Amino acid sequence: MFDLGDLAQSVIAGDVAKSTELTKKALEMGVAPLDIINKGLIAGMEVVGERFKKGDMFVPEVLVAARAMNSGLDLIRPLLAETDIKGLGTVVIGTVKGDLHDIGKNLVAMMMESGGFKVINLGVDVPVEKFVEAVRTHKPQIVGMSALLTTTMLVMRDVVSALKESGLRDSVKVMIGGAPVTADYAKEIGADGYAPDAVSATDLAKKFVAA
Ligand code: B1M
Repeated sequence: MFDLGDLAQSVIAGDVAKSTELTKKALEMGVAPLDIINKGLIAGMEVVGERFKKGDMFVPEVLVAARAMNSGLDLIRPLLAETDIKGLGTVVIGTVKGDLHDIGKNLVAMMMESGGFKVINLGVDVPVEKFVEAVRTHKPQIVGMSALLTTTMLVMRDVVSALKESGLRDSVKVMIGGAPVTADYAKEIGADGYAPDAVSATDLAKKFVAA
């Protein structure tokens, strides 16, 4: 029986070699990829988040933990993509202007990809105009925005307004997420939906394209 707590611990410790080794081992032992992500890699990152919040961990330690988490995710990503059906539609996703947090956004992108969407990941610190331009160019069914800061979540409203002004708002569903974001905020700014995590973001995206 594989203990996913050990994997979480390797992320907390920022031990890239160990998290790589344990992810490989978990896969060999037949642990479900989503369990490895949620109960191992993300569980570890959640502890890191709590410690960072309390001031028990600092930026460099958070970054090595993120690297350890990503080394495990890199091994799982191709497996998720292999097992699912492609072709549900296109999602443009990015972290809004002023915000450099991308761990959660990349998880959402990865889950959506493995759930059958083509994902165009605009990266971090994405200006309002770049979202609009990407919608114009790629004609996605969904545009997703992520923000982790209470200051940058305000940019989401600007993107919705800019899409309206460009006449593109009705051509896409707008989905938002990130730690400070709520369903009420989504309603308030005129987005179509909010998701609290990567799995529910993918479920919501599927609902959007099925509607
Ligand atoms: Co930052 N940081 N950070 N940080 N950081 C937070 C967000 C913070 C809450 C920490 C704290 O408690 N003090 C705080 C924000 C406070 C606030 O605004 N209220 C904060 C701060 C203040 C800052 C800086 C200002 C610190 C400084 O420099 N003084 C600075 C800002 C830089 C900037 O963006 N301009 C900063 C920097 C950093 C690092 C660079 C060190 C690093 C980011 C590395 C990276 O992303 N490449 C970092 C990290 C890692 C965090 C914490 C610890 C963890 C965030 C994370 O990755 N969580 C975070 C504390 C916390 O959240 N507890 C914190 C794990 C990830 C899996 O979860 O991102 O929530 P999350 O994503 C989830 C869901 O939210 C959802 O699904 C994901 C997967 O389940 N989701 C979506 C996300 N996007 C979605 C989009 C969707 C749907 C769902 O639809 C499109």
